[in-house]
This record gives sequence, structure tokens and C-alpha cells, in this order.
Amino acid sequence: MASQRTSAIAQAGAVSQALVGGPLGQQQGNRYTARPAILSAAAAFLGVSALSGVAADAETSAPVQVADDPYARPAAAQPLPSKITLYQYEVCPYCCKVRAMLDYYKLPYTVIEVNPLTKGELKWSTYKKVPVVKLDEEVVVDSSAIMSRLATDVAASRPAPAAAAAPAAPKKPSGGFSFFGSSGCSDESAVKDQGAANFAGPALEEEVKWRKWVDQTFVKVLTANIYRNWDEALETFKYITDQTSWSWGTRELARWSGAVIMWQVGKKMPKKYGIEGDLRLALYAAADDFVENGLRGRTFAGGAEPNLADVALFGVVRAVRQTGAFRDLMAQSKLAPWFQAMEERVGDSARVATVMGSM
Ligand SMILES: N[C@@H](CCC(=O)N[C@@H](CS)C(=O)NCC(=O)O)C(=O)O
Repeated sequence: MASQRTSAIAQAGAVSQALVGGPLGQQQGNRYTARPAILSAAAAFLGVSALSGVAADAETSAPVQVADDPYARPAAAQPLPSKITLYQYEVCPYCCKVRAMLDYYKLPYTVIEVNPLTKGELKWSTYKKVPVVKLDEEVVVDSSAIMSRLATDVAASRPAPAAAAAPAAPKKPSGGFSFFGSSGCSDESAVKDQGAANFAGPALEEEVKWRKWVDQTFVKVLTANIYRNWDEALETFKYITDQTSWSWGTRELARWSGAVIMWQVGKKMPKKYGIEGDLRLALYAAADDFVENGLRGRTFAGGAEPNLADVALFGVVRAVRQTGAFRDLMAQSKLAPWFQAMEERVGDSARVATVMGSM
């Protein structure tokens, strides 16, 4: 009983780490080594994201290459795979980006739900984070690298959509909470979006800038919001644990312990992520920044058709749609029309099957 409890709490910790997306593994060059699952779970439980590295069972796992620049489109396209397998956590924002991409491009995929504690489903790999995809037998890791790769392959194998209306000149991102880091905004004017097949130059730079903003800014401000206080931490964990196939007891234990853990971790997030003032206002400001400077009066950041920044942001926002943060975001920010338009474009899920990891 005691060990079952410990396990459920550790699972809650691992799941909460999944949502935070903290780095529990170690990247060495473009090779990735992972820590033993129990250490990851314990670290997650403690809310620690920087324990010293412990070498994984690398001799029994296939080394996995991590892209040097996950936002760069590969120079050459590959034929579209006949089978796509996504190793994921249902609630991980990075996995949600990849699912949004597969849904948008109508690429049928099978989901393997990874056990966040043991990561047994990834024992064949040295890279222990999710998402991981198998494109037929080829392994690609990192949500952004997966999206860059598939966008290139889709563009090469499907006709490009009709050219979109030329957008207005990009504006500099607004000030306040640091949204962009060092990736500046190009002031090029009138970029014609001709779909992914002809995506190059300023339009691509603009897309990459907003893709980075999704990963480096929006995910953080959104995560801080879904754990903003006790009620929201509990609501979030109710939703997270409802996605699992765990037994009633395990689920309840994980729900309550996860909520407690993330309520505490959540208190530290604003400082950790450099978010000043009211968290909800920071969330609305982030969303409005995207609407004003990313959309610039257009339906999508990509113009008349979504680009990878739209798809990435959509995946991350859709992941929290059961939460108060989502409801407030739709009611109080300018994002709702874009979200509805994205929902229509993305349409039904292309998921064909889900295999639940062992618990
Ligand atoms: N840059 C990666 C981040 C992936 C990531 O941090 N995944 C988290 C789940 S949201 C994870 O697997 N954490 C577990 C661990 O680090 O061991 C991506 O975009 O795919």
C-alpha cells in the first residue's frame, strides 16, 4: 500500500514535470542521455529540474540524434511516411503541438502513451523526453524538429495552397514582459505567403520567430496560469488525471498529490519565468501581442493559411481548453476569433489509435 502510494505520488510528480516541460535529461552535443526514471520522478516530485546528470542505459538503447536547430526546415524533403507513431504524454504542451500538426495536415497517426514514471515505452531510445515520433522506422525527436521535418515533407508531396494576400509590414514586438529574447523582428514589408512549399526568406524568419515565442514565452506564461492558485491547480490535475487509464485509487492519489505539488511549484513560476504583475493580465498581453504583431489583421500568422507558428500555438492552447485559464483567455483577450478559425481549419483528429503505457 505504501509503495503504491509512493508510486502514485511519483507519477503525479512525473506528470506535473511533463506539463512544466522541465529538462530532466541531459543533452550532450546532439546526443541525449536520460536519467533513470525513478530519479526523474523524484526530481519531478521535488520540483527540481536540474539534478546532476546520471548516464542512462545507453548501451542497450539506440542513440538518438537531436537536431542542432529544430526550427530549421530540412534542406531535402523525404517521401511522406506510410506509418506515423507518436510517443507522448497526452497533456504535454510539446506533444499537443505535434498532434495539432498531424491533425492539421491529416496525417494518420498512432499514439503510444508513455508512462511518465518508467518511460518503458521509450526503452529502445536514449532520448527520454516526449514527444518522439517514428516516421515508419525513422526516429525524430523534439516537437519543433518534428514539425519542421513534416512541414517540409508535406510541402514537397502535396500541392501548395493558393498564394495568400500580401500581409502588412511586420511590427516590432511590444515591450513589457520579455516575449522574444534576442530573436528580433524583421522589418521587411509585404511578404507574400505562398504556402510551405515556397516558404523562404522573411516569411520563414517571421514564422520561426513566433514558433520560438510559443515555446519560450507562451508555454511558460500559460503554465504559470494553470497552476496560479489551489483551485486552478486542482482543476488542472483533475483534467490531467482524467486523461489516464489509471485505477481509481491511483488517479485520485495522483490528482491530489499532483495538485499540491504543482500549487507549490506554481508559486515560484512567475519569478522563475520573469513574469511580472498579475498572471492573467500577462497571459492576455501575450495573446494580444500575437494577435497584433503576429496576425497583423490577417486570419493567421501564415496569412490566409496557417503556418507552423499558428499550428504550434493552437496545439498549446487547445491542450488547456478544460481550464479556467482557457475560458478567461477566450473571454478577455483578442485570441478567440483566431482560435475558432484554427479549430475549423484543423478539424477532426487524424489519430487512428491510442496504446496506453503500462502503469
Ligand atoms: N524541446 C522539447 C521539450 C520536450 C519536453 O520538455 N518534454 C517533457 C514533457 S512536456 C519531458 O519529456 N520531460 C520529461 C523529462 O525531461 O524527463 C520539445 O519541444 O519536444
